[in-house]
Amino acid sequence: MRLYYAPGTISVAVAIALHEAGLEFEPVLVSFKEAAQTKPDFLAVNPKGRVPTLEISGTYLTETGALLDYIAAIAPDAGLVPADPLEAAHMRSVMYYLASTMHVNHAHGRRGSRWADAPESHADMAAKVPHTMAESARYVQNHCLRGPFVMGAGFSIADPYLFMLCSWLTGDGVELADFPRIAAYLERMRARASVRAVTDQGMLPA
Ligand SMILES: N[C@@H](CCC(=O)N[C@@H](CS)C(=O)NCC(=O)O)C(=O)O
Repeated sequence: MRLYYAPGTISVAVAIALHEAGLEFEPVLVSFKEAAQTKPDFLAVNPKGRVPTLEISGTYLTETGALLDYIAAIAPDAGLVPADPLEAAHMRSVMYYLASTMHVNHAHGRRGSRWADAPESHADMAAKVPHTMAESARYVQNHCLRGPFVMGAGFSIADPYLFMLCSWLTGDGVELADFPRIAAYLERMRARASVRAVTDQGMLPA
């Protein structure tokens, strides 16, 4: 498998899950500095011009949640999805929230041109990010962390996803001291071998 990624982005959640599952993969850097995600070579890999993309036997799979589910399915012994269907649905409810709301809140900071053209519209959207990301952090802290991990005691594919989004909070102007359970969660995740491995691979700032 080849994982198309950019450092510090949501694609790193997939790399963390691959390590947790004990699966080997070849990381392929997509340089945002060179706008590689907008070039024809990469658009052939992912027509949406985004990371992550996972290349599996010549096919390309996109969308973080789908990739995480695929990894869990091919490595069942890693136990990355709860066996109980209702518990699994609760886990995916967190993941859908992260994809549809929290990630989108974050994107309003630097990717305003997706939604508007006027520079003052971009500035207005960016100015709102500390507020919307703090709202997301409040929801996450109160409703998405049942215990040390999203699903309580057990690690699941929702954790790499939540970890990456929470790792953006400080840069988005959110005071982590206001969210002590998230601050502790970030430290807990950074201590895991999978997160140390992606850090050593240069996917996350040390
Ligand atoms: N829903 C997509 C979102 C992916 C996404 O927006 N990735 C960002 C990085 S965090 C990206 O590739 N941005 C490049 C761009 O907007 O040019 C997923 O979860 O896979």
